[in-house]
Amino acid sequence: MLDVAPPTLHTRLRDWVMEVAALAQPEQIRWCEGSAEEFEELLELLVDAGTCEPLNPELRPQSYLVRSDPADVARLEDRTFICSQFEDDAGPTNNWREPDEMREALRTLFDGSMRGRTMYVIPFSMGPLGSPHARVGVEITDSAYVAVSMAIMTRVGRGALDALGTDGEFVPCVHSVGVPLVDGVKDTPWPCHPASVHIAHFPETREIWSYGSGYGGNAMLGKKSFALRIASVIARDEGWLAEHMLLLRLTSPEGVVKHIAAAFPSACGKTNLAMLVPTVPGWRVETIGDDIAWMQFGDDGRLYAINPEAGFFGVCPGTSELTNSNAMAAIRSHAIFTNCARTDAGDVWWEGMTAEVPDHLIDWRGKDWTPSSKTPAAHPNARFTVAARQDPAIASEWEDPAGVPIDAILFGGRRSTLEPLIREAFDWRHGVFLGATVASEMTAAAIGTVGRLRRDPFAMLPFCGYNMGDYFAYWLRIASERDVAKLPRIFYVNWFRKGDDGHSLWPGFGDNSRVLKWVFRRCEDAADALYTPIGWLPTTEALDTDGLDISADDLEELLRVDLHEWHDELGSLHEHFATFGHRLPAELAAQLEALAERLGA
Ligand code: SAT
Ligand code: MN
Repeated sequence: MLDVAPPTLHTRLRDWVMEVAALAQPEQIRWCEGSAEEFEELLELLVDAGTCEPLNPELRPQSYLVRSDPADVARLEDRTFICSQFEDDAGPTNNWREPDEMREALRTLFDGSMRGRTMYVIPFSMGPLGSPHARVGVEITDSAYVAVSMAIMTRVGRGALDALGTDGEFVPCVHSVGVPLVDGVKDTPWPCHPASVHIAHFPETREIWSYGSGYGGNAMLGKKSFALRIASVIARDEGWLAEHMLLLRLTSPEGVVKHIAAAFPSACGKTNLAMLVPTVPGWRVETIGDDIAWMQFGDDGRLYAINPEAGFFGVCPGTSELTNSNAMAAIRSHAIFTNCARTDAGDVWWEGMTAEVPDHLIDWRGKDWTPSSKTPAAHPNARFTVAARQDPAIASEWEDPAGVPIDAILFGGRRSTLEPLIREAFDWRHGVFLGATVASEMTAAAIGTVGRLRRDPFAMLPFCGYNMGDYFAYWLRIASERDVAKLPRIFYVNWFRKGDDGHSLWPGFGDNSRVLKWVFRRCEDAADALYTPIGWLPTTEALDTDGLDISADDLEELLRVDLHEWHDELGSLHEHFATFGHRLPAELAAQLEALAERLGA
């Protein structure tokens, strides 16, 4: 093994790296420094290996297309494990494995798993360097694609090592694609081992081990694995919150600023909302983050949030100049595209990108494609990876080490029926109830049945590192003795309701600014609302529909609370809460009872 001098005096880190190397037996070890030269060198390696294909520099400068193995295209929730000492601490929403048993399995899987490969050691910071809210992780991976992705998505290198010093805390993250280059095995553009995928989290010792997949959240371990699954446990122990939320800064025509956090499941429009171009004149949205928020109460009693990430791993299909012009501008150059189609001119393309569909493409599997093809040209979970600073709407405060004060929290999902466009919770506890009952039709972000409605509490179902019942209790507790006037107001939104004939009732995208405006004015106690059994709804006059092409019937349907349908929903809510058994906080059972009462059930 090529011996390199580690760029750190942190003994525990050095020992751990050697320990993993002894197990996985890579050909060489490379410590990543996060420099531009290193980034280019790794991309060159990836081009030589056939993993990355440079796009036409005149159309998409410094950008690359990657095609994954068709069997490795999304998060694998049923191969994701929480390995707490006690099963009850993982809870009913997680796959639990006994830690020693999992360690044994991992030892076998990782034994020699990096043979013939380079082992990259990637020190990274989640959160702005120097922020008291930032945390350090170190990912070991045998994938150069993961190394360049981490360099975009996190702050890699010297700064993270300096933050660690000689004995600082870090979250160890080990990743292998699981294809050792031995016995004449030749490398492929996208090595992976789908049959043996394990994404294992040890909440007590705060470690992550991921094997067999190179895709997104399965492999970039700073993201869902650290910043949500492990961080949610650290946050609970230390008194803060790690949430699956976008962060945006909303400025009114008077120049008043409010910050909004919003939790929606994967591929439900967090990136689009965070980069929204308002259709309401005079309003402005700027991005702080598009996926993850770490939040902490300040000494002034307000809740402050940072975006722990440094880049966006956004869904391509549906992204266009019309739906998200800021994202389109962000990915004009220096972007990595995974599982998009390629045009004959050497650019990328995906469904919904342009009104006109190209006559011929190479699809995400590398095959010829024409508009008469039966399968989509881009995979539905095709993604762009790009630095946050390339977003023209990025707020200048996005790296503020203190974070931004949160005025409102939105929960939401994708639901074609029942759920109105927006409602406001009666108070924090009712807000926690709304978060706990989020339901959403499944998307292609995870392997599963697309369209199936499932409960996804706080949009954290696949990401909460401990018992979800305890998580609900923690959300109730964290605000229990606080000044109510300083707590964020809580709302529930649904952009996806459909009419009886299946047409979308709400245009969404830029017009979601109309809903944000109502939220903003509610925070100022300056917008009318109607009391309903499920929360406060905007009166039709309070929702700004100036210049919006929507029929009065559709608007009414969007804001309709059908008591019979909600009555029917109670059964599903009871069933959902029953899964948490004795770990369900009594307060949430009481909230459900109160809802039933208000519905006259
Ligand atoms: O694959 S990721 O987890 O990074 C994307 C997502 O599902 O939100
Ligand atoms: Mn996400």
